[in-house]
Amino acid sequence: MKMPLSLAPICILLLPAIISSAEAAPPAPYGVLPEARHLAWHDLEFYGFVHFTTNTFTDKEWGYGDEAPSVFNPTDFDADQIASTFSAAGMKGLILTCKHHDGFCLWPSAYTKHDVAASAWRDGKGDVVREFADACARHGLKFGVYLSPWDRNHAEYGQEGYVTYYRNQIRELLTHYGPVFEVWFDGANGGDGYYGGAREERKIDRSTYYGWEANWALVHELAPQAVIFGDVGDVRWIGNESGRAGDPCWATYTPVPADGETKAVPGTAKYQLGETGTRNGQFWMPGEVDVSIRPGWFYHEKENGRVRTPENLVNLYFGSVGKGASLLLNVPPDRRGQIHEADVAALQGFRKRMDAIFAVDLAQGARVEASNVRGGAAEFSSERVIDGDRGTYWSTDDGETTPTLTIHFQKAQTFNVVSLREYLPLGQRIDDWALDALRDGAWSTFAEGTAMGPRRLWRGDRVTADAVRLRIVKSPVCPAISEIAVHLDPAQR
Ligand code: FUL
Repeated sequence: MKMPLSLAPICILLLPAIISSAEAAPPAPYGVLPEARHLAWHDLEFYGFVHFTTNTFTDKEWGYGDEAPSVFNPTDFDADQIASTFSAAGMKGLILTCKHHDGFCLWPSAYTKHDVAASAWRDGKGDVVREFADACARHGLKFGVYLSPWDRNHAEYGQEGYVTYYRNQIRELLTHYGPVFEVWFDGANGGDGYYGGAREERKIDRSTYYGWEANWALVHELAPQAVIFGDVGDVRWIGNESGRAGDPCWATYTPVPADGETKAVPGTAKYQLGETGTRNGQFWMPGEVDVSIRPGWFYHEKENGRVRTPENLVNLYFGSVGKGASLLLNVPPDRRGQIHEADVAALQGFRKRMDAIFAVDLAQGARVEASNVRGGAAEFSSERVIDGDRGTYWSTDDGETTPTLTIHFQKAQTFNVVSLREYLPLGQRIDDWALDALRDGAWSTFAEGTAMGPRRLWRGDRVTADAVRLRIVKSPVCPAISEIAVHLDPAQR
């Protein structure tokens, strides 16, 4: 609409007054949105995986299901040592393999005899799940459960009876051990097993056998706060076990059935697509990167010399959390039932490196200026990106889809890392962005990428600059940015 010429001067005069007291409605959300359970999960970013069962004592990765429960006998199990090691590394949660593919249950289950109650550990009175859940609470970690669908011990595996058994165990775990933050459904199935003595190969129809829709509904009913992990779930498998999220890595996803499958559920999805996710995907289904600190998922003494280095772990963090996924790092307990000294040392070194990079945010105290602020309102002002609060954000007027935001340092700063976040409750909005540095009065590009979402970390060459400028290069709607942080990795030129 064109403004009548006679009114234009009055509006210009009134403008400053409008800006100072302005209020504006938040931008309309874009695309599919996260649920409350997703938002709680996005806050965690980094948590630990614990693979522990009879395999720890038989030196295997996949038990056959015929292991005598008596082999499970940690000599000095200490859930506090494990939880405190995880928490000191900066992890925010812990997911335990309550039952791996071999079927042995780490808790005394009412539905099987193939469990800790049949072992010699704590005279058969112990409960590993309970001890972990309690230790997590003591050390400020959220607790999560892994319950393998494939069960190589159970006689009825492949028939309806096993599915009932499996659901009973989901119910047991979700009602006896306090709130969990994540339920991990593994899609793996190698076919053969002990199966109550049958020792045979059993085939299932992966898309229908487990009745995933009913399992998901059960988890959401019993643990509404928890996210479900899977090839398809509330959060998706990233599609590899080497610690790598795609670039870009979208938080939205449209699962696709694998070739020859009709439905995408755990075990039947074209999981490779999980690496990048889907721009404007059908679901908010962000990626989780699961990777082990050792070559195997379970502890093997022969791998004590092959624990990842602190530097390797830092790289994993940048390649997962730094792409907008979360990092689930597996650190398996040894036969004592504790984290081995080599892994403890690696995690301590990692934490030291992380603190050296992230403890200081060079953008703090800077003057922040934007090419546009939504309705001129303080609520959406440029300062929101440095207020340390993920619940606030800078946004612009609806038509302003390629704005810039400049952070003027009080004095020149040397940096090589930036951290960016979108405000997630309004959806994943931005396609392309760039970040420039101002040196000797001239701008040069330090970083440019596609997708920002939950978190985008960028590590480049050291720059000394008077200011940095975020440019939104392509976006279907106005942006909503909740964080820009600037850091120096002292170990990197
Ligand atoms: C895989 C399993 O087969 C591995 O043993 C491990 O548990 C890993 C996290 O998931 O699918």
